[in-house]
Amino acid sequence: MTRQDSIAVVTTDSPPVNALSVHVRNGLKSAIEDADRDDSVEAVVVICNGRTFFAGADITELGKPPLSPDLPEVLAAIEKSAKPVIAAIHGTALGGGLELALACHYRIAVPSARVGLPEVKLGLLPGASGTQRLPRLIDPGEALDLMISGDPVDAEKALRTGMIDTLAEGQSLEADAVAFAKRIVGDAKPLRRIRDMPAKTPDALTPAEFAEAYRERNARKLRNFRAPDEIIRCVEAAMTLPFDEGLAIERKLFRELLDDPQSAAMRYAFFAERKAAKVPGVEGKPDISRIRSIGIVGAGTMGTGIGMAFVNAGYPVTIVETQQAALDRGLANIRRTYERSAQRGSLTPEEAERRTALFFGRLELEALSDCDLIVEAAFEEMSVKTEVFFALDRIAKPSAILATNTSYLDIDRIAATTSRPQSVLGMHFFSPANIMRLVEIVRGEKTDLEIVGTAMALARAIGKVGVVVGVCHGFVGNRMLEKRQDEADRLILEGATPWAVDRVLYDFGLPMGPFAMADLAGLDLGWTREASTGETVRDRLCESERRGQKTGAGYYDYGENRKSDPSPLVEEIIRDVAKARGIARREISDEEILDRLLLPMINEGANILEEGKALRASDIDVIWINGYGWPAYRGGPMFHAEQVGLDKVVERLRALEAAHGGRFRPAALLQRLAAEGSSLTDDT
Ligand code: 3H9
Repeated sequence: MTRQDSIAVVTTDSPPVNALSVHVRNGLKSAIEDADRDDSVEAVVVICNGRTFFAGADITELGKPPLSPDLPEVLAAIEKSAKPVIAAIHGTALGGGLELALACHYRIAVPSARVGLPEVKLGLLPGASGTQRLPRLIDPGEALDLMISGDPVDAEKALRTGMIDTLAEGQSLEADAVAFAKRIVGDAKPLRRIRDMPAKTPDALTPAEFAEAYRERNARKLRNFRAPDEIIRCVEAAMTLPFDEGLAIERKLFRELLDDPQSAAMRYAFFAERKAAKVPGVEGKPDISRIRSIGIVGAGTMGTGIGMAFVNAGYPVTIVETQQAALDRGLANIRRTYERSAQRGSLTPEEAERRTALFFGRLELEALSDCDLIVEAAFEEMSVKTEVFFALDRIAKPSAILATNTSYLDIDRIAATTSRPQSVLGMHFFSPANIMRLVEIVRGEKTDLEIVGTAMALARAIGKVGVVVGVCHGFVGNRMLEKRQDEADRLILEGATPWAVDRVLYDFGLPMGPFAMADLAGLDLGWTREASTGETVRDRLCESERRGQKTGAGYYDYGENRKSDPSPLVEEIIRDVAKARGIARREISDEEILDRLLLPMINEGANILEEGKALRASDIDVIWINGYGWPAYRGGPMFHAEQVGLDKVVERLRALEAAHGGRFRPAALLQRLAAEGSSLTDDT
């Protein structure tokens, strides 16, 4: 604690993110109590050193025996203080960090600061009075949006909604905060204790109706997921009960969530994502300042999506197509995407225009000669890829990184067509590439580690999660997906309907099942009439022009607004194909469907690990959560295997092997770990 005249400045310095661990809580509590006792102190500023204001509770402490003082106790001491306490916020005030700021009597933030309550992303609720204080300070709908999305808002929005009182526009946050504190003292402003404010209530609705309407509006997004539901209960309590009673409910539900497997899964996922960023052999922070301009080969869905991902982070992008019409189509798609963002209000019209203008469309690869990173997103065929890389090798500058966005093809073969395989790697984005967070960073046999590190750092710089994987068919994600798809195709021939298969996965928590997904992507991806044998359901659907949503029919029939209906015709086609292949049909339980879809994925994940194509089981989970919509509250397929129990997984695989054959044989790694009673994810 230092002094600026009559203002005590309590500074926390606990790298890397000033998490509110026990020593920080201790320090804060005694500093506040000291300041309160000291008659010469008229107000207190709480501020942090380093890159951020408090990033919340120390997540490593959660789930362990509580250490005193707990956060609510510290916050109560702050709020109780007889002198105004002012939170001075920079970086991000998150979770317990924002809750601490809300226990202060006033808040000042630098314009670049962001504030949020991301507990939901850990399967928790704000458990240090956030659910009770925030709806007393701002509109309850806005409070719920903040707590249920878990996404932070910027200082300007925080000011507009009333979460902070003023912006610090000067050179020094500390100086501005002290000046603000002096004004509060000088004007004899009251101690604003949020606990004493009445909760805001929505117009025209009772709190119960408001809570129900919120639940209904978000039902699809929040299905199966416990934390949001409990957050809504807490906010309803804030609107109906005295502060301390609401607080008791918040405490109880927070503790329950802490013990819930959903939160264990999400906390695991939090650290898994950070672990994935660490690439053995890459020391320190790679310098990505040398990467200034990006080239993209191919203006199709992937090329334009990847281009937008880079432009959104401020990089200019040169995008090359072979035909003017294809280029025009790609650029028009980009423009439309940005215009839609402007219409929705997520971008200003000027920003949408600025981003569109960062694209340069060209018809010759030579236009990429000056690019620092070139991402090839051309047609998914080896001959096309090798031709492009052969040409790029001659055109690109020596320091350029050459990446391919291939989803399946052998990167070592692609790299071998160049004289610089050390600079070639895979950057496998997921569609829509401007939205989905995952990028598989595929390290070829000869790729330089420094290039891998740079690609990982670049992925992070554009807001993505990079995960290093090795070269194999489909890499990690699609290789596992293929196993699931293969089994889904078998299940419908054996008697399950596509809608039953989709429903089982949807109910498990995935955004959609394999058949709905196939309809969305287009059944004719990689399909040609010439090569069609008419022996698979897909062949038969494509032959009858049922090619997915875009043709109004695929596995499902599509009506107005793409509403899908099960198709009796498709059931007939499936029965026909099964008959032609001599497959006996039977009732298949939901339990069997789930096992047959998930266990082969887990098994393949174990094979991938054993082959060293993924560095850690947790990397596989990061891939599935961020690239395929695996619900984070289930931690990813490998974590799920662990929650089921590896011995049970092996047992069920063996039973399936006995019934259906060798494709279910448990991977050697699973057998070994199950026998030893050890864990797949222990390294995390
Ligand atoms: C909570 O507050 C509960 C309360 O409501 C109730 C309590 C009673 N704890 O992400 P980075 C580590 S729940 C411990 O790479 P960035 C992280 O693991 C909490 N460690 O940096 C990493 O370690 P390493 C609610 C934490 O600059 C290092 O810090 N708060 C914590 O990209 C750097 O992290 C949250 O959920 C933590 N709270 O992003 C916020 N936070 O270097 C979680 C980080 O060994 N944190 N670490 O791998 C974040 O969102 C980001 O870390 C942040 C910085 C935006 C702050």
